[in-house]
Amino acid sequence: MFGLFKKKLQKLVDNLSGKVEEKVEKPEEKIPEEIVAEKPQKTSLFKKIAEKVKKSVIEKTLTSEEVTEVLNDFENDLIEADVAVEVAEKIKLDLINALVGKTIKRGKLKETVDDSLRKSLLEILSVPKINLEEILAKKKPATLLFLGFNGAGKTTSLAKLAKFLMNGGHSCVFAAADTFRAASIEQLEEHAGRIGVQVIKHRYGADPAAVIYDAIEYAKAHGIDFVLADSAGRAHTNVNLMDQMKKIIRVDKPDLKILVIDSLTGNDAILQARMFNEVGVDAVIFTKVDVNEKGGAILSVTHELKKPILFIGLGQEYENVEQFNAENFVQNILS
Ligand SMILES: Nc1nc2c(ncn2[C@@H]2O[C@H](COP(=O)(O)OP(=O)(O)OP(=O)(O)O)[C@@H](O)[C@H]2O)c(=O)[nH]1
Ligand SMILES: [Mg+2]
Repeated sequence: MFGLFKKKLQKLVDNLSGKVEEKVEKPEEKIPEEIVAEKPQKTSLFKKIAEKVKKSVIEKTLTSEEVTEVLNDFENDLIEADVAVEVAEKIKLDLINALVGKTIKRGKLKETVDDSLRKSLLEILSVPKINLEEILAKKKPATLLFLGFNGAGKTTSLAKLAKFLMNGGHSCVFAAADTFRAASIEQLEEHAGRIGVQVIKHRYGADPAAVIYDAIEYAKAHGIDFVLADSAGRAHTNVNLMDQMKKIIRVDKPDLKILVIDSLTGNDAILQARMFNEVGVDAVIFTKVDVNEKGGAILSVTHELKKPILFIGLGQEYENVEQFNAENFVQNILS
């Protein structure tokens, strides 16, 4: 996970180490000759001086000129790892503040860089949290609507979340509100059959708002906690599908609109986030994090939406899902 991000980080530290070491003279060259000559009797003095010299050359105050090129390079690397330009810029400025004019010990360079990055990334990821139990306590059934681009992982994530909620003692019903894509209803039914959940469905081409409405009614009648509503994948160009989404939100008033984003999407993720935010997004699920080398989309989308990441998908099995933890995410990138 996040291999590319880690590689770029190592490159940054290596390049900065070069700056710290650049003007370093070897400690031996600074040791006075007479001390070296008298080495047998003066071991402790030799040691002391050697240490002093060593100390003086492994500390360095970095200037803006020395780090600018390296940090610009790192900024480009971040953009290559799907970090949005303004987010990459923030990370770079934080690094400049942490490094320029500061006395850096060579051995402590990685620590200094890591500390600055940890702080920047946690700042970017610090958004209000969402608690499904609290949502349910306010309104039962609670309706969770899954939206996103084609193939993002909406239906799989919905099934994973149902399993997670059921493991926590909750009951769920599915609304087959993707009435658009061929075989979508059968796909949802297959998941439902495996997990043991009822599916409320209409025929293909039916109004998805009506399907969700019926599912909510079913949940009310059967005392079910959560309605999990699937929806058709849509793209910028699907004006009709976006209008349909607005109708779902108007008619069914979902309690949580969960945007599912394929973490491999790259820079397009931010465009998707903006597009769906036109109808309103309350939380995000990132999928395919198990095969993601970059990690940047997670930072960029969170920075853009300022909405919490509810879960991350880590594979195709139901149990391959984790509640997102910003500290763990950052630790994973920096380790
Ligand atoms: N490796 C991996 N694969 C995933 C993950 N989540 C979903 N997938 C796979 O991604 C593919 C698409 O998943 P779906 O859940 O069908 O996506 P969707 O958004 O519902 O697709 P449409 O309904 O066609 O828009 C499937 O092959 C899933 O198994 C994940 O976290 N990791
Ligand atoms: Mg689907």
